[in-house]
Amino acid sequence: MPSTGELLVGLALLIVGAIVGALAFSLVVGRHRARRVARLADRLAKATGSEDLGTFRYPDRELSSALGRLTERIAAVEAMARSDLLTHLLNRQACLETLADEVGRTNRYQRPLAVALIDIDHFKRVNDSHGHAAGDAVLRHVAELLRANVRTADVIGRYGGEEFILVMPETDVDGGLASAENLRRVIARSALQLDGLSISVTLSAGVAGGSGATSLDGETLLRQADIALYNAKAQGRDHVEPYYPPNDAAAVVRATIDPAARSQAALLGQAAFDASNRQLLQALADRPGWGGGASQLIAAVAQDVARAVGLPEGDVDRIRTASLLHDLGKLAIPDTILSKPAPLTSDEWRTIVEHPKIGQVVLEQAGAIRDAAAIVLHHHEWFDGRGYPHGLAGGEIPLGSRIVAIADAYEAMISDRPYKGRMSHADAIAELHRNAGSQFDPALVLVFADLFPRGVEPRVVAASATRRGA
Ligand code: GH3
Ligand code: MG
Ligand code: MG
Repeated sequence: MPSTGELLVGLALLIVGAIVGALAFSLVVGRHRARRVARLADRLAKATGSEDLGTFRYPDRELSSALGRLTERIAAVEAMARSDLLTHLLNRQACLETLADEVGRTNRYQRPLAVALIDIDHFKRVNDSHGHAAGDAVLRHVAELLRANVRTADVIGRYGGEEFILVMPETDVDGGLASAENLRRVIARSALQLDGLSISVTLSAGVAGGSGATSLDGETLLRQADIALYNAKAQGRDHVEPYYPPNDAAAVVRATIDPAARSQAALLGQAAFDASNRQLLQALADRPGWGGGASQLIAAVAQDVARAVGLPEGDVDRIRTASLLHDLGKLAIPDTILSKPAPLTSDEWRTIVEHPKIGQVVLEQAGAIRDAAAIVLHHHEWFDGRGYPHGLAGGEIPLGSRIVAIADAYEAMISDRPYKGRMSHADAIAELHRNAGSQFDPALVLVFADLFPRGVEPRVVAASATRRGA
């Protein structure tokens, strides 16, 4: 399959070829040299294949120079198809092709390869404060510095918006880190002077790679570099971070936490999960016709089958849990139907067939605890991106986290702490308003202030009171 670039070049070639062909036609036919037309057509057809137009020599001088110009045009079109218009670096497509070539070479010869994804920090602010044209100038400035400071064998390109990609052949992750770190330093100390302004930016980078000992694939490398980049941003930006493979099956692989704390947290989560499963099963235990043993057997068998077809452990876990709980919906079916010795009426049967849906509702309620994970993870993010752990901003922060952040802060303000006294409700609302847009979602601060004009009554909510009306 030809690439898009090749298709474009082919197409351009055809169009330019047709123009030159038409020119040649009028030129040549005008002189009654029909055989040349036939030969020219032949050559042009070949040229649109893989023939090198540079070797094209034609006895007619005018034609020859027309073809020479055509050759140059084609070379220019090809270069254009591979280059980014704004920065003149290689474009995304060309970078991906280079990466694929290098991955192939790495795997053939077992040589190391590293890739860095580089992203300008808070670039949106540059556009916001100085305008889009200045943003473009900064992009060109950064691109020029990157090009001038990579090693000869390295390939740098514009991956998209304000992101760049650096492919480093014959380089392991440590070497890649050193190169990316060098670029980070260069950019941090090279402000752009523009119309009397000095605009400086920083960049963050994620580096992934392999030593050549195991076979690599481009997509995985990019994904790993992207995770590393995300972590670099989370460390406060202006930072270069290598990809670390996750060392356990924890759902949140992007959060960097102390391994001991993480395994304790995982144990606690597992215990909560087991306890809720036991509770659910317990609720079924006294129902007529409920055989707990049957579910255990089904779960054991299903788990073995899931493993045998090669599913990952996470999926195996889910299938085992679902098997244990698959008849949960029977909770909502009257005993009289469950234990009826005679055949069921059609109405009773309609009730029975409801049970998988009821099971789904029960589990969705229980599953709220899992959905809470993302909200918990991000409840200290700031609306302007200065929070932790990931430095998400605005709408990137889950809505739930933005809500919890306000409620959490409000509670802290109106409570006594060992190091400070409590604030009044009015002062707390004023404080929320003061930090709207930086720490808090401004729209939510307004909702909060409207909802509680005088104060908040202390009351108790059950953890499971979520998802009403689900
Ligand atoms: P972060 O540190 O998290 O990367 O923050 P950021 O502001 O750099 O990231 P975000 O992805 O939110 O914004 C990227 C901005 O880059 C948004 C977009 O307008 C700008 N941008 C992308 N391409 C161009 C371009 O060609 N020219 C200009 N001037 N701006 C661009
Ligand atoms: Mg970006
Ligand atoms: Mg950025």
